[in-house]
Amino acid sequence: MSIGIGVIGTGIMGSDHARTLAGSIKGAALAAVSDTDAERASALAAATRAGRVHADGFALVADPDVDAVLIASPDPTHEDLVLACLSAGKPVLCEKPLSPSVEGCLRVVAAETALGRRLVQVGFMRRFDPGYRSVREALLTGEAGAPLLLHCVHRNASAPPSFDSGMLISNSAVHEIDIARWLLEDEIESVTVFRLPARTPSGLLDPQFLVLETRRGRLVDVEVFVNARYGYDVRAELVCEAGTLTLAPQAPVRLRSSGQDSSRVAEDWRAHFAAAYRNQLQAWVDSIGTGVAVGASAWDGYAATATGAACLDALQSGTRATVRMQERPALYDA
Ligand code: ISE
Repeated sequence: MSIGIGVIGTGIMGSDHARTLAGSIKGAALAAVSDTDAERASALAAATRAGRVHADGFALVADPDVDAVLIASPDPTHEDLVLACLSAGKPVLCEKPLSPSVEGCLRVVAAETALGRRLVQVGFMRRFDPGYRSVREALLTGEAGAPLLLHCVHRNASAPPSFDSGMLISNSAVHEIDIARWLLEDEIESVTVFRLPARTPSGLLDPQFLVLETRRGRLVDVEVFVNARYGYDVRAELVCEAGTLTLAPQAPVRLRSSGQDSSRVAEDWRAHFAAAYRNQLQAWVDSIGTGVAVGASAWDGYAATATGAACLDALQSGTRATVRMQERPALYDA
């Protein structure tokens, strides 16, 4: 029997998830989609053979054919929709951020803690990327020794005009914040953000360079550059006491021709992380069947937003900022 999934939000990410669910995920059926843009939702429902179209995300959560919910609507709507899923006792995969506000994340954590079981997964899909998983597995063998430094590069070909300087952190570098916590099994304690003078009339501070210091004394640096022009590029190198672990380049083939040695660079994250998105969905669906939560928890969503908030303070003040986090409830112990 397959699990009925409802997808809230049929924009770029919601429609991508709906197509993957309908086409390549075992054990799931696309029961419903919803969007305030009824035409867009109906077009996606027709293309994916989704069972039903709702104009409102809360109606989708209440739909008896929907066993679990995927939220890909605008960021400020996430908190209330996740809370509705928790009230209905339905598992939910919420695109990052869990909430743009630290308080919003804490309200979700409090509601889930009161419920006493994990139903929320946050869409930090890099945890399901074969490359990052290999780095983590290699680290866990102990051969490279204890981790010391993590170098990260995160470049987008271009960012939409609505992208502001804070979004380099809250929208983009937040992935490195999550992956650093996951790889190092450590919490980020303080952050500093360096920037160059704005180069365009919009005043966008791009690129930025983040230095994150962890509780156990590791250092993480992140170059985030959202108008790098040439393509989407994500890199990471973990420097350990006895060796280094490098994320393998994504391109499956190199072309040598006409005196050039070249490989393709993905246009955006959907192409670059296609396997990660697919694996994330399959693992989520499987976890609903087994009842054992996987992936980033609501607590991880809170930690990412809280660390991002400290980075925004550091960006504004030009000085190092401390990450303020509450005590982790036992529900989120590994
Ligand atoms: C985008 O919103 C994402 O989540 C991508 O994964 C990230 O790489 C990109 O920089 C963001 O703009």
